[in-house]
Amino acid sequence: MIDLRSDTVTQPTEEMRRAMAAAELGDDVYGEDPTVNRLQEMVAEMLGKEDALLVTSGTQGNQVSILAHCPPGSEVIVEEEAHIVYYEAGAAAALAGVQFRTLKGERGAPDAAQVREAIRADNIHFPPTSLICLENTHNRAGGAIIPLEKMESIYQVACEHGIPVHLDGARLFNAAVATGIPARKFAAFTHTVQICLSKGLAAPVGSVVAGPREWIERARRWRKRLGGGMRHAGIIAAPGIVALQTMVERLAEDHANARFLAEGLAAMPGIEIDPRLVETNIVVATLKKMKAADFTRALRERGVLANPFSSYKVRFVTHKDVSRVDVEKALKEIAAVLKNGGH
Ligand code: TLP
Repeated sequence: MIDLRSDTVTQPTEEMRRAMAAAELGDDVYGEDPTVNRLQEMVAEMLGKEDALLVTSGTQGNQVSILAHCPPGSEVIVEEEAHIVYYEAGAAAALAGVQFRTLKGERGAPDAAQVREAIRADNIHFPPTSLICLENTHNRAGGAIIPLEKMESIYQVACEHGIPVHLDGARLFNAAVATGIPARKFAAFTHTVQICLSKGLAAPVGSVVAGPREWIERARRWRKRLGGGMRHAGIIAAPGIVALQTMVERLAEDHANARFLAEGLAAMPGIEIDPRLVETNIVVATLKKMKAADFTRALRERGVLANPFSSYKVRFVTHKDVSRVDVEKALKEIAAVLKNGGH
């Protein structure tokens, strides 16, 4: 199978498996796991933040962040197709008791003027704005990079109003590698950041949130409440360290493969994509005649996996377990499915 459903399907490397076996461990609920502490220090340093905290998943990272920032009944400004809105099972409403003020973004992000307009005035009728969330790269916008200048201008508006900015940086290193701008420069225009170790970086599990020391302590308490105090979590942190040391620069290969895939698709009848808009490792294409669910079913029978993204949209994600040759093969199978119209 050529698995283009997500970069979450990546298998850990041999080096990661060895690091897991050899990891020095302790009980992290006592703060005594040296490997977890090392990973947290490493991420804090990479993102230019005071402290960091290992969490179970990207979703848990975003949710402890919302919980640590926002009182119940307050409002979070967020782009309408953000992962936090779309794919986190309603957690922010169910757990933090916040409501979303969703804004329509351009390639995944609203502009600073929209954000300024959406911040609530101090009025007894209104829910107070407690957080602004951004996502870089933006999943549903096809791995789009929010430009640094846009992040800076939103951050300035946020600071003027004393509102924190949280970045869902599940794929922040993809943005960094694609632009050549270090992750810490993007992170400088945020108060808190969540990064995933288990997407393109290929660690088996885990995410890290980073931010001010006092805020991390609050996030730690929320993580505990959510059942995320993981004891000898160095087993998870060890491959995470290897991921950050060995898997960041190679993301460029995934980006080149995604662009190659998009160019191949653009040449086919029956599917639409502008390859120039493919900036990182996610390719979202629109089917002209087939429904996405029928297309992905037919493609699966030919040994290629992709995810339907809406009725007529399909998403392909490149990653380290998909080679250029695999992408070439996938293109052939896609062409055959489009030609047969699924039959
Ligand atoms: N995204 C997954 C699915 O949940 C859609 C994927 O296959 O892309 N933020 C962003 C931007 C994400 O794309 C994801 C995962 C998460 C957060 C959540 O991470 P996990 O899956 O570790 O909870």
